[in-house]
Amino acid sequence: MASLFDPVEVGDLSLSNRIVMAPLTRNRSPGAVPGDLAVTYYGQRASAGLLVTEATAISHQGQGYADVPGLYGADQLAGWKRVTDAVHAAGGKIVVQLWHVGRISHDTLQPGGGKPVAPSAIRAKSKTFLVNPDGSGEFADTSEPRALDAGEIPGIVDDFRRAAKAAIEVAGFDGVEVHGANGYLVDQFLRSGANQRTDRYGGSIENRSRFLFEVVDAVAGAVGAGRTGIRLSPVTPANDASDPDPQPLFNHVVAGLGGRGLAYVHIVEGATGGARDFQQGDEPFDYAEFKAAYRNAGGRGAWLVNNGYDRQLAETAIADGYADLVAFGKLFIANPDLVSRLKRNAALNDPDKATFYGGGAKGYTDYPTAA
Ligand code: 8OZ
Repeated sequence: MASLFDPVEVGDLSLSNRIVMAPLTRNRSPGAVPGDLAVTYYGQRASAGLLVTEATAISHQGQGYADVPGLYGADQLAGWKRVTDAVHAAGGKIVVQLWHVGRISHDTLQPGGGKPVAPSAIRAKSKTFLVNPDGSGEFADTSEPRALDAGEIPGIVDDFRRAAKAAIEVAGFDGVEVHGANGYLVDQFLRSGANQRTDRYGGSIENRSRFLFEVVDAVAGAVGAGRTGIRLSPVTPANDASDPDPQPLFNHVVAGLGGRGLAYVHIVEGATGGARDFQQGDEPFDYAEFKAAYRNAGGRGAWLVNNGYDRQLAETAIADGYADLVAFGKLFIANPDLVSRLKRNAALNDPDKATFYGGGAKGYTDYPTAA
């Protein structure tokens, strides 16, 4: 029977255990450049089988929050190279999460102060996080977006491709994860609440999935499918994401991914950071059926699950054969040595919500390891 602590092959990557650090936005990269604190923070957590970085913008247009990192400038890539070197020196593996926020942005964060872009010109009832000139942080309403012209879409797909290639070749990452979750651009195309297009990117499930497959094919084509994963969140309401009928939509998505040879599929079960049994539409989402749609379509990638897992739930998911990998978020914020603590069933530090977003070392690199 497999355990959380067993090594596993995931696409082209050999992982020392099945414990993954979830992507976690921390807003500590001024100028979009990860600095010394990020080097320390990721290095401290390198005993995870795999680290997934915080969401990282593929382009200036893909930015939606203050002080989140990017992959579109030489200084940003150089900052990340220091992070990947530290993780590798400590024996870990790290992939970067490729992010375009779409409509979850603010005019002041966009190139030339323009409107954020989205499938349709529908404003999200959501907030973004801005940092004032005096350094204080502030949540602000997301700005009204403009609808992308179909002719602009290949350029965004190319931004994903370019960022993925630079992530591997320049920044030294072991792989990349397409952020297809939590109400950002890829998810905005998927779900009808944000996508009211009447062209080949809107309407039917096939059309709404088109952008996702174009992005996945561009990224996997650039770095190899065995170094590419994707994150999906079929029912989360995060960032005003909504769709009345998620099951057929997401079954179609994973069935399409089945033949593409990806390293892993990463699923947020329920409401991101909230209730695991959250549902949209009339029926509870059937995760077993969803996974079967992937396997039946030939999908051989690792099935990575996330959201509210504790040691027991994670061990059971692995032992039952439901999951191949489990990602922990808040527990990794507070416990740099989470793997060894879980292994020994040691007590865990509690995460401090007040220091999740923005700030310095406090609540970032100063959580103690267990004796
Ligand atoms: C929390 C705050 C800001 C962004 C996500 C990238 O939900 C995020 C995010 C989370 O995927």
